[in-house]
Amino acid sequence: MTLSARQIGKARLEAIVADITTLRVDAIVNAANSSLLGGGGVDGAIHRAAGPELLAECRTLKGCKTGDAKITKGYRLPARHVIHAVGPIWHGGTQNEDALLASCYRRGIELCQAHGLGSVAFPAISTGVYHFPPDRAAAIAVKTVVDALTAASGVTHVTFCCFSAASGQLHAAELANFGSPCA
Ligand code: AR6
Repeated sequence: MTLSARQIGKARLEAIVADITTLRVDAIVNAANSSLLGGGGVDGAIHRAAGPELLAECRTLKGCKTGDAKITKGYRLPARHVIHAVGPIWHGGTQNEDALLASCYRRGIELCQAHGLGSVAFPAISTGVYHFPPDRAAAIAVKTVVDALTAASGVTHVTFCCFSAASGQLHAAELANFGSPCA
């Protein structure tokens, strides 16, 4: 279900409520942990849908630092690639969590640009078992992507793929601060 779609320069940004594993885009972003060896939440769903080949490729990556991201193939997913981003665990906002979360979104867009990928879908990184406040996370997600797109002209479709209506509404409200509405 699409809640909001905005045109920002050459890019279309939208907030939807969906299961990210069903999206046919160039890349979906995973909310991973630093081992990159799977887990629960969206990470578990992505690994289940992609099949065991995804875990085999992830083993070769030797983990990932918080705030960074690494790319793999999508295997049995409709998406061609998975960008595994490691969000921060919320510790009350005193451990650089805002900057680390922003870095996940920025690195996601940078990896798309570097690999010639035009469409990407992000989940609400860190807002599940990592307990980042969802309103604060949505504001960081949308603002960081909007800013990063100015340096990534090849990325023309960005989806904020939320798992609940409440999360979708938060992202739609943030998107309303940028660009103009589109169909
Ligand atoms: N599609 C879209 N969004 C989803 C899906 C889905 N299929 N499933 C869950 N979400 P979480 P985190 C939403 O906990 O907080 C894992 O074990 C969910 O509702 O998946 O970054 C990793 O291995 C929430 O809004 O990720 C790490 O150890 C958002 O995705 C740890 O959890 C993120 O929730 C990462 O925690």
